[in-house]
Amino acid sequence: MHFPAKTLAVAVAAALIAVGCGKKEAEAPAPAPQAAAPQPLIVKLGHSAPLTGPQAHIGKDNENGARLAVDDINAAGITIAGQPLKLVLQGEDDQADPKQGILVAQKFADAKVNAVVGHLNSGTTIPASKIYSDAGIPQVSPSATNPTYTHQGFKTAFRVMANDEQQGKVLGAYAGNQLKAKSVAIVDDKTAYGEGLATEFKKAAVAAGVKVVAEEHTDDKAVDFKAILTKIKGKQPDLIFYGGMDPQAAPMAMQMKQLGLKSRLLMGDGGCTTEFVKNAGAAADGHYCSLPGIPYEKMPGGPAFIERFKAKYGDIQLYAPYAYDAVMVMVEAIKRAQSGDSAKILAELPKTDYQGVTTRIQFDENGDLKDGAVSLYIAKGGKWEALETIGAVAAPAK
Ligand code: ABU
Repeated sequence: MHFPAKTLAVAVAAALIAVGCGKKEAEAPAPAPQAAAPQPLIVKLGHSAPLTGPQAHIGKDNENGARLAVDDINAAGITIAGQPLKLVLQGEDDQADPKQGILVAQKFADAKVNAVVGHLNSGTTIPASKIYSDAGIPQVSPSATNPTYTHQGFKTAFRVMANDEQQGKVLGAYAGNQLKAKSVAIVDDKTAYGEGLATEFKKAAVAAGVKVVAEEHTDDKAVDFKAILTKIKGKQPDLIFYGGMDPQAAPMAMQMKQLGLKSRLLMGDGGCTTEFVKNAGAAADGHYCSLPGIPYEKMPGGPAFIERFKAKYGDIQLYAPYAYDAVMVMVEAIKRAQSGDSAKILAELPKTDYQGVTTRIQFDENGDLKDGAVSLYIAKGGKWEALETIGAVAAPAK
């Protein structure tokens, strides 16, 4: 039989295609199963501070510091036991009110947060710490300085700044030895922080030879201090020590000027804010404050933090870098534990040795910062100017 060449070529090509197709169908490997991307490890962090009321600017500052840290961690691509770490921050407003602080703590416990950064105020942090202790939730406060917080025997309580036993001692000694004050009137706001710091200050000031000529009390909502200041004016003290926060300290400074008091105001960290110098204006000049830690510009990560924080949130009020470090300390514990489980974070927190923005962070047996320094400032021309730092400054972590 003879086929024309063209017909034969077509037939061979068709046969080859048929064979090829058949082979392909018969031997095609099964598609490889797609490896499922690992699910993120969600770690819930509670953050609590006053976000409304007179201290909202300081509370928001804390929350922004914590949020910056959370954003940095979520962008860093950290893997925990094979899962990408994702932090979720639950921010709550405790209004600087102890009762509200307890409600927020219970809300965090009910929500089964893995850890808590906060609270801001000693008055909320101390009662809330009992709830966290009972629930086994690790807590790092960036700013609560009353010593009681870490002296209740709770294994869950930590803080990343010097406490008021240290701050009060520095302030009292500074009043007598550096400022050469002979007399002081002491005013506090009756909060855990204000009253506690005033007590520590008084012991140290008396030890440094300063005579206490008046002791007065206000509260953390007051704005009119003329009655108190008029009584104090008659005693002509060199200093007025104020244990409390800036919403009271700024009008107090202005009313001191209006009433013609010559005394200098000396305050702890609660008055050492950007808002104090802004609101008190010219009446702020010449007054003093202290802040646990070293000046922002001299902190190991200070200049870079200031630049990044300012670009996103504006000026630092007070504790933003400490809130940032508090989140980082939690994350370091999660990394060591390779788990977001609260009990495992807790087992790791006492072993913390972390080079933070603010300082090298290690904890003593109570959960207090080791080697916490305290710095003194004077208000000049709308700014706080650093005077000196007292206490051990931790050497950088290796
Ligand atoms: N450290 C002063 C402000 C916070 C507190 O109540 O302790």
